[in-house]
Amino acid sequence: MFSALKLKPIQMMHTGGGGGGNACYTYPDAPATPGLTTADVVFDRSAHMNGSITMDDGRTVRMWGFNTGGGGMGGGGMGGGGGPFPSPAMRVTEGQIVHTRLTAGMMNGTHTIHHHGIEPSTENDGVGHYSFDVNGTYTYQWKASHAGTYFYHCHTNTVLHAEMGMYGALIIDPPEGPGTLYSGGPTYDVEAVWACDEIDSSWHALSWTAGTCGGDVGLNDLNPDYFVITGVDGAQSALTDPGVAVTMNTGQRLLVRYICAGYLPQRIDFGGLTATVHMSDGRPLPNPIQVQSLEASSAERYDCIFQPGSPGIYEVTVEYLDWVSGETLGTARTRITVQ
Ligand SMILES: [Cu+2]
Repeated sequence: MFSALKLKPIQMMHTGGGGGGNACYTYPDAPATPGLTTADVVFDRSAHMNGSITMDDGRTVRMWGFNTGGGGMGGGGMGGGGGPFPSPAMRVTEGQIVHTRLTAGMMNGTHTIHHHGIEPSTENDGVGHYSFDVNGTYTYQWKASHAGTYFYHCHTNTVLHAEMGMYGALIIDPPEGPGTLYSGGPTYDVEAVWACDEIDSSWHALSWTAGTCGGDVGLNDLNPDYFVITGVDGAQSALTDPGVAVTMNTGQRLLVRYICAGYLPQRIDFGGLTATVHMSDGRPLPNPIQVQSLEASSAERYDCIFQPGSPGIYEVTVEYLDWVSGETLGTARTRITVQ
């Protein structure tokens, strides 16, 4: 028999809000966490499917993500309640045992949390098709082994769920704490997280199960119409948004944690400032490199230190590139203002 016949169908309770749709596959629900021990840090995250962001052109685009808190209703009451985009960051210290308690299911579909770059056991890796989706609650247990910049994201119907915004930054500080990139590595005074992503708003009306029944719902055809930096429209808003744009003093050291959070390759140009790249994907570079621009592919992270020697306003440009032709399909901008 086809193994698909053994899989458990999910009947959604309604078709409004973020729910709707029947999954043609789901992966068996979560067991108890194997070898569960005492955590040093606990994060509660619940899936929501009715957040939104307003773009610079005034359009509102529906987003999904994770809220802080449990409770099974997306942390915001009946139906999900929406939540921030990107999802709230997790920040821990190297060596800690971490529990991420995910609540999903109910009216908000099944989901997982994959802590990208962390490499825990299969049960705790949050890749649905290798383990299980979460329809209820599951505690992911993992160890923060290496300081650096990571991110977490849903790995259920991944192409869609990650596009919908189900991701957030994951930062591991060395034992020295924030202000040092890794033990023995560079220090910094100012920090920014730039998660650069493209959005194809035509995907954002789909149900969480879209494409799982074998039909073509267009998930092979990405035509982004918005380009964001850490959840802020890079057309205009990210130039001044205090959560993205940087203001610092001459002589200070800035750490930019750059995350390629989209599907397209990206080129980030630092507007004339020189970056010293000290880490990539959670590991120190044996020989840091100095660059004025970088190219990155999906899910790559680069940790860049800047120490501008004079005041100025430096415009940072992120270009989103066609996979094949390398043509620029869109641009997002922010600023580093040195006082
Ligand atoms: Cu999901």
